[in-house]
Amino acid sequence: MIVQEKVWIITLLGVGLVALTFLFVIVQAGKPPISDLAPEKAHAHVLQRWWFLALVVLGVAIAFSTLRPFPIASQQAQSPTAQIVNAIGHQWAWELSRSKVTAGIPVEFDVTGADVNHGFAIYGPNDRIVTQVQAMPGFTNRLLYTFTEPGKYRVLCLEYCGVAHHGMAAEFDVVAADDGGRK
Ligand SMILES: [Cu+2]
Repeated sequence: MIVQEKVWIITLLGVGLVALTFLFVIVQAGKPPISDLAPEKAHAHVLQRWWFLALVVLGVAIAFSTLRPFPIASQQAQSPTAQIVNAIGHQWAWELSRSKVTAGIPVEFDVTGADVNHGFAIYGPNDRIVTQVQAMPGFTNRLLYTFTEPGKYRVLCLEYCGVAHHGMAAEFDVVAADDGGRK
């Protein structure tokens, strides 16, 4: 297991522990012992508890269903695509191993930094950001993206990395699947 996975599991356990503590405190706060309550009040109390539990289950279900699929590609798994672009951030330029990729087929960007941290961000033909990942010295971050719109895409830096940070721009073309083989 790599260090990021260990950190991820430790983080989840820690957050889970904090959440459980909060739940415990909320459930216990100001609660008189049920034996002290009149029978109809005790009944209302039990009902409230069930409502609260139902809300917690609903919240977890909503979070789980809307956070799937997990947006970050597995960093260890076998590459699902032959379209691999090696991207290296330098002060102050991007080095890309390819200048053309095909739409409709997943593209894997293997992103790293040569000197300091950079932010690898891809902007579409309409100048809207489509995806991004951190470019870090000593790590290769794997970013998977399937382009749907052919056109000219730009890579810009999203993390201030020195005096010419604003000049860090590179371009690549996304071509339609039918002329991807010929060009
Ligand atoms: Cu930068």
